[in-house]
Amino acid sequence: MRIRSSLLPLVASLVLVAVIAAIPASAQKAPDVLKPGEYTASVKAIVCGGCASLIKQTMQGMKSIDAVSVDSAKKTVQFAVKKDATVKVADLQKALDAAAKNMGMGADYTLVDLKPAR
Ligand SMILES: [Cu+2]
Repeated sequence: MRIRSSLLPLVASLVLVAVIAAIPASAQKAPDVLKPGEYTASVKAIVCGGCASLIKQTMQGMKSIDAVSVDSAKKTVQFAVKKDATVKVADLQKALDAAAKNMGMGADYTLVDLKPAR
């Protein structure tokens, strides 16, 4: 017991270092602000036939976004950020989270692997 408790601070600090090292790597993956252009992303959980139109409606309700199309089977969304506009990913996600909450049934409109469309 004495040995184990003396190792605890070491283990705790190693865990802390690992967590701190992991944060920037995941934060760098997606941009914080989207510039004009077309993007694609995966949607975490589309749970019913109404999800696609709700996602579309939610995203097109944002002034800077248009040309939204949702593929329910592939669980992907494609959209465009309008010319001379920008979109904060956090704002977009916030709107989608609220929509998913309204949908219920385990819907989760978290955008994954958000990137420019090719
Ligand atoms: Cu749904």
